[in-house]
Amino acid sequence: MKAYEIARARYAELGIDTEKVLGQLQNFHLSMHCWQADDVSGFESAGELSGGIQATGNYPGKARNIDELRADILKAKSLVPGTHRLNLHEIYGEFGGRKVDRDRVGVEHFQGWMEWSRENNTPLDFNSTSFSHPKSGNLSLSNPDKSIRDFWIEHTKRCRDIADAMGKSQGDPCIMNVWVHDGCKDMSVNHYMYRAFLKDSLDRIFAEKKENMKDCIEGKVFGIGLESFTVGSHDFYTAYAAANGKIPTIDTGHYHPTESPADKVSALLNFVPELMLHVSRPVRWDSDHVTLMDDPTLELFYEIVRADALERVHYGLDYFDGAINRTGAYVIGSRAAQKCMLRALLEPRDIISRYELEGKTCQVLTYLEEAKAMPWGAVYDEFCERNNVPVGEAYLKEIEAYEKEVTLKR
Ligand code: RNT
Ligand code: ZN
Repeated sequence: MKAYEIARARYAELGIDTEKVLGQLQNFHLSMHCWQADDVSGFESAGELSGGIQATGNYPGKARNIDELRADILKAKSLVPGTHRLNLHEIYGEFGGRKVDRDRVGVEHFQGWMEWSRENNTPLDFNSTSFSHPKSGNLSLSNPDKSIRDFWIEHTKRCRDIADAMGKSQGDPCIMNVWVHDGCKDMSVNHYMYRAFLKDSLDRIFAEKKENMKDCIEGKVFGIGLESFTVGSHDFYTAYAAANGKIPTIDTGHYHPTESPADKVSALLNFVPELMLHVSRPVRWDSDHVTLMDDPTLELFYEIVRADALERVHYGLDYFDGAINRTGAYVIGSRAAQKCMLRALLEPRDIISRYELEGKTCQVLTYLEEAKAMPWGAVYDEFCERNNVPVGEAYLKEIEAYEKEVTLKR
């Protein structure tokens, strides 16, 4: 008998229909970030990555232009079961070799991406880009200099127009994330002022309603070189999102080391309509290592499923390790996120919940513990098989071949 059939019977004993779960997993779409392919360089200039984030490592073969980036992403997608979205940053526009400053970007620079998206059945999400630019320094949307603030307001408004055009073209809302690195390296007595500026800038940016896109806002604890103060802290954006019906972005690398991103799900969803995720793997800090099926990531997906919030969450990935094979990084991280979702969908929640409400902790722990060793792996293998992608580590051969034939020749 096939391993899947055994797994199916075993889960059925717990009242779980693996066929239904496979259907749910088919409808689970990741938003794969474009920036793992080139260590967040983009196509604007050869400028250094700045703005509180850092990609480390010098693994050969990174994508140097739009064609290479698209090829790498399609290769990665071909090894991930299911259909997925692509999350673009503004610096990945098609600028045709011209210098297009951030306050001049327009829908025309993303027309090619929209065609690509249609051809490859890959809906797009979007991000404004305020890092890696001479005008952003330590402060962009919260800069006391009005001309700099206005520059970034203009940029972000234009990005919303682009996101709206993408959403319209794909017949499905484009999720646009705003993350700005604004902060202070050292002591400052003007925290209130910076935050008032950021609030005002966001109000201006969001003033116009858009039908085909949704706004999300991403806070964090600190950035490299901006250790002492972060204007867009979690409290700031949580309050802003709740007051304005915006979507908070939970980046799993953006919390204090012992704080649980998973615990935000049920708290926030009582006040905000939806959530955006940036699934990452922080090693001691917001290091953006490749996502794995580790405990914090599992817990995050369990919490989403337990809250019955599958449809209220957008599943972005956000990591950029320059020290490993980048195509492989996409495949490992995407499949890991899917496995977390699968395991969450296979949890015998009804049984556990009943015991919990009866106060039977021993029974609760028994089922939670035993669920860990249930044959979920056979269900994932079946999912891969039905989607015609390699099962288990078999994808590695394809990544190695692609490296040999394509990326190492760059
Ligand atoms: C930075 C944020 C942000 C970026 C991307 C490139 O700390 O996580 O989301 O990683 O926008
Ligand atoms: Zn992020």
